[in-house]
Formats: sequence, structure tokens, C-alpha cells
Amino acid sequence: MTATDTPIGYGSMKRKEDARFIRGQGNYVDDIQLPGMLHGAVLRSPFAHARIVSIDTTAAEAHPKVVAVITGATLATLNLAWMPTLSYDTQAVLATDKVRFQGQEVAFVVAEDRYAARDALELIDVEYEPLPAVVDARKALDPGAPVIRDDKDGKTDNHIFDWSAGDKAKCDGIFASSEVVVTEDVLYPRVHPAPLETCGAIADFDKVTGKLTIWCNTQAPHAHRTVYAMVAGLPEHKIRVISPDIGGGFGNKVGIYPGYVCAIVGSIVTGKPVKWMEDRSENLMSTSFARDYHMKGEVAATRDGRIRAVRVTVLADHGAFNGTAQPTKYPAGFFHVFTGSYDLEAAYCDVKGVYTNKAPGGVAYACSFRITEAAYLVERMVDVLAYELKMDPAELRMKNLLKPDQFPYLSPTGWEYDSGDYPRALEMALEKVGYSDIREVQAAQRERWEAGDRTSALTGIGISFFTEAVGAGPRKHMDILGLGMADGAELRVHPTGKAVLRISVQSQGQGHETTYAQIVAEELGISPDDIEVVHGDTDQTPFGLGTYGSRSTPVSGAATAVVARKVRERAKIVAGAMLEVSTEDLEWEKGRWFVKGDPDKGKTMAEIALAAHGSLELPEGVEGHLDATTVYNPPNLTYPFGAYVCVVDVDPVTGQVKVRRFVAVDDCGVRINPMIVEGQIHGGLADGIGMALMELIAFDEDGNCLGGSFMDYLLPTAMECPSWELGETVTPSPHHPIGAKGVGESATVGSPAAVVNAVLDALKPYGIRHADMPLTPAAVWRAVQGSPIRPDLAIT
Ligand code: MCN
Ligand code: CUN
Repeated sequence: MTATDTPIGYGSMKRKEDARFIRGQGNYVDDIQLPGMLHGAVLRSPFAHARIVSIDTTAAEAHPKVVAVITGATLATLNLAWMPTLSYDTQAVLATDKVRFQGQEVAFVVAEDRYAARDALELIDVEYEPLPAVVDARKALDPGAPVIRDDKDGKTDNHIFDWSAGDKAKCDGIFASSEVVVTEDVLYPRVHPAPLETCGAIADFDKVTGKLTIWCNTQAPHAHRTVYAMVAGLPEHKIRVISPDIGGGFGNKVGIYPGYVCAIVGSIVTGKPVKWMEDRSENLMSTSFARDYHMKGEVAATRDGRIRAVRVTVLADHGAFNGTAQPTKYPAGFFHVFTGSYDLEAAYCDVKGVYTNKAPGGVAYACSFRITEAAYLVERMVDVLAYELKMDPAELRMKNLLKPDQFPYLSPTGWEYDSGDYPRALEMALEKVGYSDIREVQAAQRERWEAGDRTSALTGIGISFFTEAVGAGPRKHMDILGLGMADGAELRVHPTGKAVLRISVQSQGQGHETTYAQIVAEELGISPDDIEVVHGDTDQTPFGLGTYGSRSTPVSGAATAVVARKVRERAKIVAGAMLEVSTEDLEWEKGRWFVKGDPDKGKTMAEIALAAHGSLELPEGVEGHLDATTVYNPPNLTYPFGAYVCVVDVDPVTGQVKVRRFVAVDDCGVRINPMIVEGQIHGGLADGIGMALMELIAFDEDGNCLGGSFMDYLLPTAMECPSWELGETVTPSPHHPIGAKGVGESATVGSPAAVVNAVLDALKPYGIRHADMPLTPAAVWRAVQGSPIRPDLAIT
């Protein structure tokens, strides 16, 4: 899709922010230089599990360029050695008693330049006493397993939580009486969001004013500020968090990392600004990973393919600290959505969380807080059922999809899907890909294969249908450490009719400066070029919880529309006074109020703005100027959905998978900027190919991380991606002011299952029902050789 003119409102237009990005004029944390700035570096643990016997920092402190060395002992004097995680656990900022994963933060050096800081790390002498490590979640609860969190009073095992949802008795009853039951163990392996820009911060504490300014590439500046105030006891009005341009977040930049806290303490201790910027390996080894869900899926169905119930048992690996950065009250996030897009009689899930000697985290990576795992599981299970019933997977899905007249639909786990027309989306995707034609070609190919002709690669077609739940969220259901999920917006129209919008969400590449200007443009008829969007600075923007869970459009987009409508109403009063008519006699058309039945008699927004700031006599009680504020508390989540079809060619001899085609029909309600939406989908589809075929953070038995660089942690490139074929349906969200639903994570949620289903469909002649991601050539080859591999197992 290409953009033409700048639309006054919705439509494809080029991103305003790209004017600086494509010229290399972005302003990222690492671009910022402050006078007298010092540089911090983190010393990390080489062991996955070890007792710290001693830490000797004398030699490092003697380094001529080192200004300070901070250890957990230093932090303990400030009561900061441990910090709360966003999941109501605690995490060591710098380890004092034990290290609990490889790469854990042990000490922080502040030096005059970053090279000296790194050099000095080697001068710190830490004596470790290695302990046995638990790397596999399935062994974490074994009686003899080493206890990782012995810092917690009375803790004698690695159990974190048990959580369940759905009606167990009803579900069990259906399973007991169903004609067909299929069961499969499905792993969603540990992967990493791996944003191009790694995490980093600059802390600048001004001793005179007591003001602490933190430049940090966080997705949630306001939440960070409040958490710093609560945890460190710093006065909130004296903290300013600035998120400058961000080079990708994908969930990796939601949480608070020890490096940020160390930079802050470093600045307080030295009285100088301190910058901390992690490198690639630090990012991959120590910051929020994603998934690591061991799932047992069960589906109960009738013999003719009517799905009746789904039951799931999950073992959730949360690493050494429960540091999932997610805003729900549920330890498994939005995993409730494992019922997918289907009309079920009952559903039940049971999730057990455990500690392991691996980096903390657990949700991040375009995850919608565990919907990625849920969507993958249910779509894999539907294919497993199709395999057993010898039914076409498209037909099986069509038979079970929710029907348009069932919306709003209350799912068996209690979630209300707002709107949808699922069969239409699936029909469109199947038609676009030419489903029956490809099946015919495939059948002929299989016949040749059966006849002994093994020369050509095998074609596979994989389908996935997903329902997403985004836009956290109704304040009563979701919070971060007690902070409710509502977001503010402020809009001011200047006297000359140009405007500034201030919002609380934070773009990491999603194009907010463009799309939010477009929302105002649509509501007020001002060109998006004339609307400045300000975000990412707690001193300049209203409070709100930031960008993740594709919540910006559902929440902040709604706030923007509401605040613009407030301004429009004020403009109406001003126009009434200007035209000397009652406001009841006025009618709106994009950009102007005019007198009903007399369209020539009207006032444009620019004229109204000037008058609102002028000497015009306004009615009693009406304030002048043209501005408004609002706080939007969403009544429900929005539920975007989509139908994906992937076509692959698999070479059973080499295990090589080539994604030949990918059709994605997405419905995210009304699209503000279709070009940006398509860009979001392209990115998510590439993510899906990456996770399905190559991405994996692996560990050996001792807990050594084997995915600590881009040589080992493989990301998809244009080489692995086909030319995407996108389609669109529009089912507006009934409760959102402009009918939009979020889309930023849809394709990452929906696409892995399509790719995996396609590969397994290709391998059907080999009788392979399931194999776990990533389906690397080696994994496919091994599956073909009849020895399914489990990439979660320690690699020997
Ligand atoms: N949009 C639209 N019409 C809609 C829905 C969205 O035009 N109906 C536009 C929005 O206005 C916005 C973009 O699409 O410009 C994404 O909107 P939304 O779905 O609301 O998602 P967020 O802005 O909240 O972004 C968060 C989401 C998440 S959680 C991850 S993870 C992810 C993603 O966005 N990380 C990204 N996409 C990313 N894209 C980039 N380039 N970089 C990341 O780090
Ligand atoms: Cu879960 S990754 Mo996005 O919500 O920032």
C-alpha cells in the first residue's frame, strides 16, 4: 500500500516521524550526551546458580578512570538491594547472597568512559561457590531440586503459583462423555523480543534541586516514575522520566531492570549524570524473555468434528525471579483466551508457575500477555484433531468458529468478545490463497511421493485463526502495582488553528506521532501535519500506563478521540457566539460548524480558534481558548482477529523449510492508517516465521545460555519472508469511540501456528502429528527420522 496526499483524518499517509528517522536524526538514549556524564557497566554472573562468598572491588576502585563501584552491599545500605517486580515478586538489583541465573547483575562500575567501565569489571574479584542448577521447568519441583529462592522466608521449593480458569467439573464431564479426545504436549519455547536498540538509561540527579531526570527507552514512562517514587521513596514531583526515540521494544522495554536502578544510584552517589547501555548479549541473556510454556492440550469433540471442550495444563517457567511485566491480576495473564475463536461448551486451564535458574521475565515479545501461547496451543490442537479425524483443517475450523450473531460473546472463561465476523475472514483468506487448488496440487504431489518419487519438496498448507484481546484495560480488572489502566489525553488548539496533543503512551516504532494526529484530524478537520503529538516525557504529558498489549489505540486512541470531541463541542459554542445563533442550530462537517439549512454561513476551526482566544463575548460559564483534557477508562478490551494461511515447501532430506506464501486477513476494526497497520502486520508475520522456524534461547544442563548473540539467536530476514499477501475485513469495536481495535501484536500472536501447521501438514505423509518449535532444519530432519526432538531439553 502506498500513501498519496495527507488525508484530513484516516487513510494511508507516510509517517511524520520518518522525516527525522530516515535522515539519521532520531534521538535515542545512547545519542544523548550530558556535560560531565559518566558511564556505567554491569558485572554479571558467569554461573547459573552459585553462592557468593566474597566480592573484592579494591582493584577496580583503584583504576584511574573509575569513579565508583557499587555492589549489593552498597545498595543494601539504601534498602535497594532488592526491588519489587511488576508481578509482586522481588528481584535482586545486585546479588548479595547468591546468583540465580547466568548473566545476573553482581556489581556496577561507574567510570569516566564506557571502555574504562568495562575494563574495570575484570578487576572485580568475586568468589563463587557453584551450586547445582535447575534449567528444565519439568524438574523444578522434583523433591531433590535445588531451591532457588531461599531468600524468601521458609521457601523450600521452586513453586511460584497455581492458577486456574473455567469450569473444571463441567469440562471434565464433557471429556468423560465425548466421542473423541485428543491430547498433545506442546511447548512454546523460550524466545526473546530482541529489539534492535538494547535497553539503557541515563540518570541525572541534581543535588541542588533534588530533581532526578531519567532518560530511559521505556515503553511506560509514567509507570516507571511512579514505581521509582514508591520503591525508592523519592518524591514523585521531583522525578522526570523521558523516553526519547526508541528503536523497538516488543515488550522488552516494559519492565524495570537492575541497570536502570544502578544508573540512578550511580548518579546519586557521584553527583554526575550516569549512562548505562547494555550490549547485545546482555540484552539477550538478562532482560525479559518470552514464553517458556510447557502446555498439555486436550480437546473433546464429536466424531463429525464438533469441538466441545478444551482443557489445558501448563507448566510456566518464569526464571529466577517472577518478573513478568504484565498488567493483569492473573499470573498467567490473558491465557484465558485459549478457547480461541470457537464455540465451546466448556473450557478449563490449570497453570503452575515455577522458578528455574534462567533470566526472569516471561511474557514480553508482542505477546498480549500469554495470548501468543494460548493462540498457538489452540490452533495446534485443532490441527491435531483434524489429523485424528482425517478432516480438512479449514473445514474443521469453519464448522466450529463463532458466528457473527453470537457477539458480544461471553467465552467459557468469562471474557466478553466485543465483535467479529469470523467465517467471513476465513473464507476470504482461503479464497485469496486459492485453497482448493493448492490442495489438489498437493494431493497429486503426495501421490507421486507415495509412488516412490521423492525428488520434490513437500508442500504444506497451514491455517490459523486467532482472536486477540487487547487494550488493557478496564481499570477494575488490571493494574500495575495498584496503578489502574486508564490513560489521559490533553489537546490544545492554538489561536492560529494548529494543535498540540499530549498523550501518555509511548511509541517504539508504531508511528504514534502520525496516527494520533490523524485521529484529531478526523475529529476536528485540521491537517495531521498541523498537529504535534507530544509523548514520552512525564513532565509534559498526562498520566497513563504506556504502550504494551497493543493498548495504545484501544485506550489512548480512544482518549484522543474523546478529547478532540470535547474540543469540538467547545468550538460549537464559540461558533454559535460568532454566528449569533443557538448551538442547536449548528451542524458539523469536517473542519467547520455551519448553520443548519444555510451551509454558506459557517466558521472553520481556524476561525473559531482565533475567536476563542480573542475578544469575542462568550456565553456565561464558557471558558475561552480551545482546549480539553480527558482520562479514558476502557469499558472492555477490544478483540481483533484474523485468518492466516501459510504455504511452505519442506525438503524432508535436508529439513529445510521455505515459506512460499503467506496470506493474512486481519480485522482490527476501523483502521486509522492502513499503511501503518499493514506495516505492523508485516513485522508480526516475520516474528511468526522467526519463532516457528529459528528463534530459541537455549540452555545447557548447567544453565549456560546458548542464545546470547545473534550468531546463535537467529532472527528472520527478508530472505526467509515471502511477499506478504494481506486482506482486510472491518468489524468495528462497538464500545470504542472510533470503532478501532489494537493490531500491534496480532500477527505475532496468529502467525506461528500457521507456519508450524503448514510444516506439519507437509510432513503428514511421514505420520508426524506434532513437533515443537523452532522447526529448524535439524528439528525437521530429526522429526522425519522418527526421533522427535524437544528443544527445551538441555542441549548436550
Ligand atoms: N493502528 C491503526 N488502526 C488500528 C489499530 C492500530 O492505524 N485499528 C495504528 C496505531 O495508531 C499505531 C499502530 O497501528 O500507530 C499500532 O497500534 P496498536 O495496535 O494500538 O499498538 P500500540 O501502539 O499499543 O503498540 C504496541 C504493540 C506491542 S504491545 C508490541 S509488543 C509491538 C507492536 O506494537 N512492538 C513494536 N508493534 C511494534 N512495532 C514497532 N515498529 N516496534 C515495536 O517495538
Ligand atoms: Cu507483550 S509485548 Mo507488547 O505488550 O509490549
